[in-house]
Amino acid sequence: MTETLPAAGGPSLPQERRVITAIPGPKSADLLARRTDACARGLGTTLPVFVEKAGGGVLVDVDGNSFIDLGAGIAVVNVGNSADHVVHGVQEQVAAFTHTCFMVTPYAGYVEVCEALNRLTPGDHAKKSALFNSGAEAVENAVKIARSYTKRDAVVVFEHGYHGRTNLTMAMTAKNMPYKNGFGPFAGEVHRMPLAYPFRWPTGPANAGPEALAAVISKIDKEIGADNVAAIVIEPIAGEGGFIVPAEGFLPGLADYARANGIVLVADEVQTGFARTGAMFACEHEGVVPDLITTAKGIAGGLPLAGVTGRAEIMDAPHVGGLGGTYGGNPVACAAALGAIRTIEEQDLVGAARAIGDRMLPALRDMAARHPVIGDVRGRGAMVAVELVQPGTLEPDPAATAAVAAFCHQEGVLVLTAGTYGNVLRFLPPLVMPAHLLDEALAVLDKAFASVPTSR
Ligand code: PLZ
Repeated sequence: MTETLPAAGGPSLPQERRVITAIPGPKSADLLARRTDACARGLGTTLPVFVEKAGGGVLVDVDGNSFIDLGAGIAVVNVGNSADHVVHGVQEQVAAFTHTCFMVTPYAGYVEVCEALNRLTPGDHAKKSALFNSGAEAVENAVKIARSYTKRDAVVVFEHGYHGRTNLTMAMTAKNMPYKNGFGPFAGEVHRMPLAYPFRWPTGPANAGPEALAAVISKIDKEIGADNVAAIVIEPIAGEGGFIVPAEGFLPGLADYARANGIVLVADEVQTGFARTGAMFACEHEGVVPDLITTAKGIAGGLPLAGVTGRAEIMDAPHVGGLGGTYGGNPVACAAALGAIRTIEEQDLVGAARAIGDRMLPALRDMAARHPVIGDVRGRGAMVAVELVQPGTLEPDPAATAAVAAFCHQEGVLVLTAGTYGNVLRFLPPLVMPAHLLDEALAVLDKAFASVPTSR
């Protein structure tokens, strides 16, 4: 972790926690009232302060409060907000041209991002890539490509999975509220399978890997038929579902099964990708080489960009003109991606993510020993979480989770929640987070756990 920061957010942005008004402060409160009038109700808010600037490990609001950022815009600004190379790349590109449509007249930036994706993703086979605008769009296209290649229909997904908010990806996402409720009917041929969730596996964590794998294989064989399955789509760590690291052996077992049955294995690395977990991609932790990999979020330092990368013969299955979209791989977003990737490599943000995990996980385990509301501490690298339960049970405690998050927000630390049961606090700091801010955020979190009455 860097104590002295690159010019993220402008070098002048002090790396400190500072709460100088009520949260939200008066200017944020005014904007919130306008937001309520102008913006649709369906858009949620985690922390109702309006941001003025951000960089390194902090977000500064319009009232001058400075928050330690443990969210990174949901795992997007891995390189920090307004990272130097991103800002300069974008400035140059936006002044040269803003859009042509890659399908009309191409430009080098798109090709360079594809080359980088082909180089950085796991596996040394021949690869190709295509670019899109959002994670959901990448997942949709991975399914299109897998179906085109296999000439099969069925898609296998998992409990606690999250893949987006479009119609197909809503069908693929597990959780009803808030993502799906009232928005059906959903796309067909999507089949949900058990996930090897160690903390909640009925016969204990040690059995989660082999038993879940056996259950998935049996269900696919009996309920769908392996020959009908185009793709198995899985997040190497379930993100929105609660930072669930599947039991060891589960992902490699799925990969073997997919290979043996001509099924395209798609790793959805939209949240886990680009150094977040202490590897460039989370599949690497168990040596899994997916056939296709979807990326977004961390790829472009905050600009909207997404990709599908994979085996050249699979990527080339769709006919000419079968893939595309007006904005996919927009030149400004591509310039940002090249800047973000350069930052990750130059600053060894893979190592930085590992260092963040090495600092956070022991501190959180120490808290778990003192605060019985913490049932589980898990994660990899800078993607870590705690799951809150009624002490001594597996009963989820979403109320305590919300209370701890609210305490942190009042104290100037932005934390996010997650989980099928709404009882997971998740931490996704920018990988350029200064160590002293991380320690300060952990101290606030400890105070939050101490202050929150548990349900027992
Ligand atoms: N796949 C694994 O994590 C996005 C969702 C935020 P988009 N996760 C954050 C929200 O509530 O909408 C995500 C993901 C994984 C796909 C997606 C979808 O990516 O860029 O939000 O479409």
